[in-house]
Amino acid sequence: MKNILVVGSTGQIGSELTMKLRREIPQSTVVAGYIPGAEPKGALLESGPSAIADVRDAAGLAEIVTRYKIDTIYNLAALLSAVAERKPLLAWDIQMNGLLNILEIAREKGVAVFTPSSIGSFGPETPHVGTPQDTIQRPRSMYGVTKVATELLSDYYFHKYGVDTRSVRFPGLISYTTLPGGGTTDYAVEVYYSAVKGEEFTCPIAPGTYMDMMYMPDALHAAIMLMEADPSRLKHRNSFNIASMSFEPEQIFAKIREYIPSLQVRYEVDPVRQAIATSWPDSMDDSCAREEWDWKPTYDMDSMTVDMIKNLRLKLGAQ
Ligand code: AKB
Repeated sequence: MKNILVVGSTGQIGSELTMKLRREIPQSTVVAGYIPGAEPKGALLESGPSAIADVRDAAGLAEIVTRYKIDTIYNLAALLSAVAERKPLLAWDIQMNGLLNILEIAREKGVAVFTPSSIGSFGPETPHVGTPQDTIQRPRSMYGVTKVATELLSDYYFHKYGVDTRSVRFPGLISYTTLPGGGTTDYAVEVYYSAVKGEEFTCPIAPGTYMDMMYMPDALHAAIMLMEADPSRLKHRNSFNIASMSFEPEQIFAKIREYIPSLQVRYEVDPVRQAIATSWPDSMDDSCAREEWDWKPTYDMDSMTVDMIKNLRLKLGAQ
């Protein structure tokens, strides 16, 4: 029996993670936490309880944890990298003050916490190819700063108070259910929408810029698998590198053209996103996750592309 709160349940990851947890742990209560203006709808609303869960409201969060006897929180509240550069103070408030509220509640009530980190926790001095698990982390974006601090604070609560904190460094996540909002890797989602709609795609990232990417089913599997892993095997906690594919724009466009040859692309490089992308790893080494909790991805670029196009055609009613 598990009682789970997903904070940020209507976002790109949360909307799918909440449904997966409800499907796969049917005896559990999975509360869809949201903020006003981003209310759950449809199956997300109808398949289980939901509650306003603003990470900046500690009392409100504590009330939900008590009411539903929550034992695990997936804390997905965050501004993504490009938006965080435009609103650094808000990013700090959500990502850091919000995390502190969650960790304090977890300490008081014995709750396990998953707060994702990202490839954004690395910076220009990080080794870019085969980025090791333990290496230099000196990001220059506010998003990256909050992600490194998230890793440190989560580890601090584990070592000092025994709070069961665990997390992964997500690559750019590709999915067809909910659009990401304001990330550096968003182009790799948006190009599929343009391809299926038959529209020209304007790419904000320069050719030759490699970044780690992952299909959403693998990312969700990783989050759940890590939270269920045997703690005695974990030498690391916050956060594990996980990887499945790394590509630059021309490679993903070529892959999509194998199925939709008419895809048209032009480049209009966004200097903010490009600077962030250039500072991030080209490809991470995820051997610690493989050794400590048997992480292994299922999808590669080809199987992801087939599934994305099939599902977007259904969603958008296109041919
Ligand atoms: C972003 O681009 O900001 C995110 C991430 C890689 O953390 N998708």
